[in-house]
Amino acid sequence: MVRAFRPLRPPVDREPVRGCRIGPLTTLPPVKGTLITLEGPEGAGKTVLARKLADALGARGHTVRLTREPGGTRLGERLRAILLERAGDAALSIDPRADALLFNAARAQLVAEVIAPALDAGEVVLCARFADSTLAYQGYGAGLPIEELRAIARVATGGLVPDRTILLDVAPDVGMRRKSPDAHNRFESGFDLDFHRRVRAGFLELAAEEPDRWRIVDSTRHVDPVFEDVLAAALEIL
Ligand code: ATM
Repeated sequence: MVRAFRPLRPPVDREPVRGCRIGPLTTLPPVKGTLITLEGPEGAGKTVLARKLADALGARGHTVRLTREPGGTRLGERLRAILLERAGDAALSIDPRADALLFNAARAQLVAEVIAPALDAGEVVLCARFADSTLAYQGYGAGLPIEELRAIARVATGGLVPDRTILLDVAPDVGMRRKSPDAHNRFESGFDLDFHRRVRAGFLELAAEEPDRWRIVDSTRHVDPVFEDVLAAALEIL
């Protein structure tokens, strides 16, 4: 069940404090490489397709760094264990705002430790999920204000935006059927189908807002034609 969300208070309109700069938190890391993210609802095949894409780009001579969210660092993997716990009596209760901050804490560490250095070295970074997942799940799904989530993500990533985001689109009921019930995490077992429908609609809206960055791939098909489209979407910008 998702509870209705009480909006945060609007920001107070006041002059910025002189001499107080946000500084490095919103400074873009130097970018020589290319960041490609894969997004989509559960059961869309992100893990398999990210691996196949990494292999295909590697075979074309690119140096590829494959990673995922939440995770990819020691801190991120520990946070993943908390965030993706199975629902149940003993499971932690996590408020959507706490979710948003914890996913972004894992993201900040991943950018600092893995993504920014790899981009700086000119590598192609493939990341399964990134900041758009927070907008889709905690924003469109759980009802937190999108602009506030964007602001948190800017702090976490230093303003880093993917060069290409590939949305593996699949209806939530189809995606959910692809996963064994034993493998269901907190989001799959603890949130209803309407939540996942809002998440999918959110991804589609985000993609429509930035058509140059996003490519939508119909992931209900067999993995081979899906992969062809994913590879084409990546090669377009490499
Ligand atoms: P997978 O890595 O298996 O896709 O699971 C990650 C889950 O975390 C996914 N749940 N489902 N279904 C989506 C959720 N998630 C968020 O809610 N916000 C985020 O910012 C990220 C990165 C993931």
